[in-house]
Amino acid sequence: MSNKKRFNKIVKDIKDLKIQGASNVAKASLRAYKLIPSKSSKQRLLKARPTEPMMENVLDLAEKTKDYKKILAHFDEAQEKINKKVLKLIGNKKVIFTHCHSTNVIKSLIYAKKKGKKFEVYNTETRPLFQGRKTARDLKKAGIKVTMFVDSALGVALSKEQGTKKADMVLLGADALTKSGVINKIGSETIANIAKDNKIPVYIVADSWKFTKSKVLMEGRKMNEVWAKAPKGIKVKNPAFEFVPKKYITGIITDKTK
Ligand code: RUB
Repeated sequence: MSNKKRFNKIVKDIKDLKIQGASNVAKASLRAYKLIPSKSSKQRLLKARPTEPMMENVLDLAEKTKDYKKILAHFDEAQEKINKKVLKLIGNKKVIFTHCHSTNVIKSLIYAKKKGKKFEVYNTETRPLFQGRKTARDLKKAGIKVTMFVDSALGVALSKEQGTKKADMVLLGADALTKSGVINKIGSETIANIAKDNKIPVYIVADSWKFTKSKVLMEGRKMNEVWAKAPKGIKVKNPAFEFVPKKYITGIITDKTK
């Protein structure tokens, strides 16, 4: 396959969410940029997923340094640091709640499990694209007990109701870290808000390269993801991300934080 075809395939997979999550998107964009390192390829990649400052930070660095190997090494180095911090944070907590599919969160949970922590995970299915199923599969594969809830059951999943246990902590990933809060999958603000009301700590687990000072555009996705053949005249909104203000966040765990 030519470099152009390979580049186009990566862009398509990012757009179609075959490649999802901030870290995976940023890594894939680096692979694509390496195939065709030009200003226009950078712009095409950035357009594919506007709510991903990590991709922008990675591509800026790639453009400046061309040191692809060093940039790629960052992902694992950062994750190792994050894992150790999350391990401490988990302590003796038994029920951990998460949403969507976050590589930073999942890898740190798998690390904690390997280190002998005994906990279970509650997660949400994350309509309309069901990234929660991917999370549930990844955790199950690692031997972690997982219970999945429909998104609208998140209030039940967080507070002790209807046969569920009370979640001890919430771990959410992030697409963007900003001065005033974080941006993550739609639903994250509601989760953080309900967790706060129930006195459940909310931690954001994210690579420091997600930090940005720029304004982040919020992706709105196709309505047919929600309702493929909606009758004419019905408007369907499909916002993909939302802002979680600092007031709901107990702490942000990155490779840089203490
Ligand atoms: C994914 C999402 C994740 C963050 C986590 O949304 O919101 O919580 O991207 O990032 P989508 P990471 O599936 O629409 O891309 O995977 O780097 O932890």
